[in-house]
Amino acid sequence: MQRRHFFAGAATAVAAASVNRAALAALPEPVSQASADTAAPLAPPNGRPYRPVITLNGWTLPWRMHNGVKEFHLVAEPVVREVAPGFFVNMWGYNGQSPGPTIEVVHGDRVRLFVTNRLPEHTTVHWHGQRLPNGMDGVGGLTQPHIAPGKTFVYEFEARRPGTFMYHPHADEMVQMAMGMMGLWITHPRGAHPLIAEVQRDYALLLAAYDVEPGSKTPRVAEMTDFNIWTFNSRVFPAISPLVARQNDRVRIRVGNLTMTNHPIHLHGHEFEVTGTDGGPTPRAARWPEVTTDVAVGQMRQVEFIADEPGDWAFHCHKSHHTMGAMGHDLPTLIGVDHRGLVEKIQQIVPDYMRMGERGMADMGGMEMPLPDNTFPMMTGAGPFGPLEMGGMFTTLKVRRDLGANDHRDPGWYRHPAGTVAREWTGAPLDAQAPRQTAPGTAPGAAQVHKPGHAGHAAPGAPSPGAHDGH
Ligand SMILES: [Cu+2]
Repeated sequence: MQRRHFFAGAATAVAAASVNRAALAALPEPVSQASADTAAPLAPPNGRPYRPVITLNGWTLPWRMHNGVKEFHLVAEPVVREVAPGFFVNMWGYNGQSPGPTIEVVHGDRVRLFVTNRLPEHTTVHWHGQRLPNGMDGVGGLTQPHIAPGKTFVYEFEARRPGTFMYHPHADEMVQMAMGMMGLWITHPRGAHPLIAEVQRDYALLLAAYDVEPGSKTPRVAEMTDFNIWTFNSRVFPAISPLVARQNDRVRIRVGNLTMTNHPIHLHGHEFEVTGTDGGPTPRAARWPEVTTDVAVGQMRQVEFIADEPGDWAFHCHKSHHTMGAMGHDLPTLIGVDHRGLVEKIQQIVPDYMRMGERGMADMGGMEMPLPDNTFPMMTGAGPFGPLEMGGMFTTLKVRRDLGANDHRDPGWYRHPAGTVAREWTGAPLDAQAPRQTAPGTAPGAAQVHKPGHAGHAAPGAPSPGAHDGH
């Protein structure tokens, strides 16, 4: 009797979730991605048509149609992400990569997602931003039991509104997000939509941050705020693909933030409008032009513009340390400190001592210094005019006149028309007109103070005003 009741209850629960038993008989074959290159857009082979997105250094998960339902199979598993060439990080992700594959569906699609857990601990998947039955929301303990290692769960709901969404676990979140469990979800509009423009280029990227000690391979999961690897789709410049557009294309860029801080995302050379959030398309009256949009923690922002200015335009987070790689940041600021005669003395005590930061940190961009194994340089990336001194949340928008409509390949560096590049002034020098009065960072008449107990802060050689005339 008890047993019969148990089964009856179980059957009711399954029916309530409208998951057809026959559909569960055979799991869709999971598809895995070994490469961290940008995959070609996945043109929908069946179902309602749409223009696919490009996930920079990512890919879109194929599906199968089963009685009119789009079936996807996500496998949560440990992966190794090549964050930069030769810099490998042990992460947790989905189907071979972190971030996991982008899921693309169309407004009104019925979607069934199988989630298999190959992690060493339980997980769930929360479909960030979706309207769905409460029991499909993926909050472990609250709306469903956790998915134990080795188990497969099935989620099913209708894509009820178009927009840019994400997915991530709602189980042991601090660890699972710090290890890279995340992905993008795009719901395309069904045909023409009054608030969603047709675009020629549609890019998607997810902001993720990691704390990987130089020389190690696994992120420190106990970190709360002090991350040192800042990434677009878990890649750092110059390992991230460029955004490519043909001149006068309308371009959409979707940016999701699953880091633990906000990121002011900034585009050079063009102004854009925020046309959507993870709440859907923004009303037209709520749009205004800007060149930087802040993407707060847990948010998605969709920006759109006409790429009408040819060139290689920077696209980056405006927090300057987020465009850098792993760095020791307990450094004193030494700008303006004269090290003459000091380096040799320090090297008698610390043989590896290197003078750094005396003229700012730009010297680092062109410097080749030995790094611990499995570390990428703090400032890297070379452009046609020299080192770019960028290494994190940075890439380029490459606008070209002559590009194929669906050509997303890197066209190389921009060839500037003659006379359109900033150049050295060759007229009369400024020094002749207005000689420098002080060394940089030295207030005129400031007292020369040597603070005791500041052994690491080499101050004895601080220059007197006017004495610092370069080296
Ligand atoms: Cu940032």
